[in-house]
Amino acid sequence: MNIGWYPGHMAKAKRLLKEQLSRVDVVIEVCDARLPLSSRNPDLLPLLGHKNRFLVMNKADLANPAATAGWSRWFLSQGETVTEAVGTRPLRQLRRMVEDAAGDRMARDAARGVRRTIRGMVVGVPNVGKSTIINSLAGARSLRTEDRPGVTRANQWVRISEYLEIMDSPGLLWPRLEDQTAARRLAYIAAIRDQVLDTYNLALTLAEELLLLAPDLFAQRYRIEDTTLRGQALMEALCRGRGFLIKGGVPDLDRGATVLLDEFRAGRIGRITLEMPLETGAPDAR
Ligand SMILES: Nc1nc2c(ncn2[C@@H]2O[C@H](COP(=O)(O)OP(=O)(O)OP(=O)(O)O)[C@@H](O)[C@H]2O)c(=O)[nH]1
Ligand SMILES: [Mg+2]
Repeated sequence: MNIGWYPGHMAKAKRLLKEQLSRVDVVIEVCDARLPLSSRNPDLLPLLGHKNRFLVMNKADLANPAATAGWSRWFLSQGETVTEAVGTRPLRQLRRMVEDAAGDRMARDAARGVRRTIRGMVVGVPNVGKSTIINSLAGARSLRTEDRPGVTRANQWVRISEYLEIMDSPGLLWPRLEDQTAARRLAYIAAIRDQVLDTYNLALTLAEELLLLAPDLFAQRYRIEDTTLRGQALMEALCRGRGFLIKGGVPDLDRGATVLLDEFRAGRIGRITLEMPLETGAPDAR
């Protein structure tokens, strides 16, 4: 299975993002706490240059808390400013971080006796919760959010308060996802459009990964007794465990695949992080 998805709107979005960059004081890069490194777009950093920026590991409610703490330490050791967040909950800490990151500008303005609007920009791969975060900061549901990639199609400014404006941007992937492990994991968290994927094979590799990453949670949820199973035998056991059977007691593999992906994405199997700092071969992993 070779995963690649770089629709035309993303190339255009990247151009438009570049154009807006000179107008912003702070860049808020959002990634998914379940996949903190592979859900960062390597194409973005060179664009951002010396902008004030910080990283938000969003959807922390779906990730393993100890793993998120480990990632925080690792990013800090790399000289990054980082915070975890749950975009659907109040984000006071994030608001403070925007103001801190724009502190120099604010101090310069204050010295001149003026107070100008701070402009922030939210960037990241599709479906990590960029629009949700802006809605929470604004205390309004002005931006459309949905649990699929490619919802936001154009840059849009949202006023957060009298002196703060934040721009939402479309989720951006990079043109060549050379690393297929990362690409698969991006697909597990629904950053890549399902229609370009082979759902069954994707679910199968997810099942095998979960069996290694969180064997107890996975085996419990799908009533798998033999945790040495792999491949189709594993998917069949999952179907039997949950009673997904068609006529004659044959496992309904399509249903099993869809349910597994849906349940993982919604965090129903448990709080599972897909990658840890050590496996990235830090510090030159990107
Ligand atoms: N569990 C959980 N769900 C979240 C969180 N933040 C956002 N979501 C959900 O994730 C889905 C995607 O959110 P969006 O805000 O549309 O994501 P986006 O990054 O703007 O996506 P694109 O515009 O498609 O790039 C929605 O269903 C949100 O409700 C979070 O912290 N935890
Ligand atoms: Mg969006």
